[in-house]
Amino acid sequence: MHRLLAPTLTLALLAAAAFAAPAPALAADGITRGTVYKDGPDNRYLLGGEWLFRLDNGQGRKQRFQRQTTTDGWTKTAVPNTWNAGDNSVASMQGTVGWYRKDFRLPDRRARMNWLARFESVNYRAQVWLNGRPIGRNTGAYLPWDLRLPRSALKRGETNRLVVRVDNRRLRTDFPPSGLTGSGDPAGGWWNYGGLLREVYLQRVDRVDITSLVVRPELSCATCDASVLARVVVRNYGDATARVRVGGSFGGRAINLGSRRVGARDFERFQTRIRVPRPRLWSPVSPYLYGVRFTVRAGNRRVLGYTLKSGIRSIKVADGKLTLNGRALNLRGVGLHEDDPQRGFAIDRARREQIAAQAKELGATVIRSHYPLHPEMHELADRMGLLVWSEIPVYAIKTQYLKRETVRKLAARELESNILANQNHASIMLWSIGNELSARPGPVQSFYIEHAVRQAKALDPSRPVGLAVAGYPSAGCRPQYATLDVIGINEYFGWYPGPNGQIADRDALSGYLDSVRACYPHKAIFVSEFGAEANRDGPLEEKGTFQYQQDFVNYHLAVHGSKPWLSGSVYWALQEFRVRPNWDGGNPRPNPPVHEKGLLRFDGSKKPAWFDVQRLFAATPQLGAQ
Ligand code: GCB
Repeated sequence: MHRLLAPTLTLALLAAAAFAAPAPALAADGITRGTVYKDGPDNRYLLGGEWLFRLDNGQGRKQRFQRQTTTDGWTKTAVPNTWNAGDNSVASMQGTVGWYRKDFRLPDRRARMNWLARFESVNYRAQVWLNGRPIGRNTGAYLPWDLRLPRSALKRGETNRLVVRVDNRRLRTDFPPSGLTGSGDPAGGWWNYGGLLREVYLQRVDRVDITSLVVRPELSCATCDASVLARVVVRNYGDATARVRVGGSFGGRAINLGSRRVGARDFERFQTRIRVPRPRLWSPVSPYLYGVRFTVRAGNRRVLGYTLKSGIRSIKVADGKLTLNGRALNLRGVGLHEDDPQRGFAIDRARREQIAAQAKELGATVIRSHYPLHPEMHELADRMGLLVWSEIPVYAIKTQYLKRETVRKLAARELESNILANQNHASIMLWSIGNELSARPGPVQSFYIEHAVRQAKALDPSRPVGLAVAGYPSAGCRPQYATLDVIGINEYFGWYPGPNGQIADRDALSGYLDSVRACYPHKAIFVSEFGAEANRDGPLEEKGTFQYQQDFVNYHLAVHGSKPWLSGSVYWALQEFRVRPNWDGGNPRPNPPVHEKGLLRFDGSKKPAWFDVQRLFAATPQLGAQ
């Protein structure tokens, strides 16, 4: 668009043009104002449209793909993208290196604007160049990160080349880690899809940007007035001090965060609290959301707006149960993956809406996944009344690696960035610091847990902190869990044998759960997983049949239902997904690489057990009495 503008145009006209509908050049570059999700600042532009991709094949750095200006060797693609959906080979699971490239013109070329590139989820290691110049790196998927586009490398009026080298070859210290199964195949709990799994945005900074924003409603009793903490951290990108004013509204009530001088390139925190008398509370049956809006002014100019939805509710552990707005919970729900037969983890809105609708249709009030969900998934959960067990992919890390300081630092960064990115969602009920670390924790895990709990509480004192553990009787009572609020038990009694066959007999489940309770009478206990593979009709006694799965869910949910102290139980999983080559999951007639404990097949159709679970969920009072 900018090349078409005569240089005599005034600044005001340029400003107006930047806010208008995309002009032809902008549209041709596939750049659109705004984000796929709704919450967030209004200075983001989706880097959509045509992207280019090529596999590395050991050539990328040698041939300097990052500097290439022609399109030879590149093929067209669209982002989000994974390059290995449908390639079920061992090599695909192990990972490789792929390159993405986006040629684009800035949607606004005014000199005072600074620009960031924001990546919502890149799996796994990313290195980024702008016009041939290296601008940064990141490690780890499922959480957003951004890089400043250096002014000296950025072309305001011409085409820019953003190149991302993505390496998804996993290490044993990654989240989740690589490893080998007993049979020598790559280990892992879900498919290692390489690529730009979620969107990429350009973020325009008009002198001042918001670097973090917290809206934290606090409710001391269900009939009390709410107190809402509003905290906005801004950064001045300019070379001179700016007078910055932050204001806003919460459900129509004004929030005044005041005005301050912010030094050149400095950060400043604005904070206040407002009272909301007689609030309408958020809950799964009535997921009421307040509209929240902030505006940032620098000098006399409004430079930024930020919109989000907030729900007022309290989530606490009291008398050994999780409570919502003072009511003891007995939730039922499902674990899930953001997987799709065609698109892998690079799913779109329609698929996210489908997943949320399926969870609701089943009667779930809680969903769990092994990694932070897409921001839009959180918004759907907020709106539809699904609580979220929010977990970082610190998944089955071996103690010898968790022992390393570098690994613990990375884990701490995951936790921090999950909380910073997602804490404003009413649906998130707890921060989970991992899944299935050693079931017999020692000093290493103890150290990890203590630090992670302290860190989570410092960042967000309003939510409980939990951990999902493999449920084995031999684990006994573990003092290492002392600081956790919530313990999730992954129980596969009667499905997997477990070490020395200790969980082979499902009749041991009830007594085992009681023993867990006896160990941790003051913590909230969940069954965070239970499930059985099913892919065919056959005898009820035969593992892997639909009949076995039906019998399994009936038995397990009856046992869970007999424990009044339990805070909830979560079936694993809602739907089938790709897990890893040669997966059998305990099924004598498996169908690798598909994990088949889902109540829905990978094609979305319902297995018979779906209807049992639906009936049993409906028959359970999940949002108990006060
Ligand atoms: C687990 C894991 C989960 C697996 C499941 C299984 O404990 O947490 O990621 O998919 O077991 O099916 O074995």
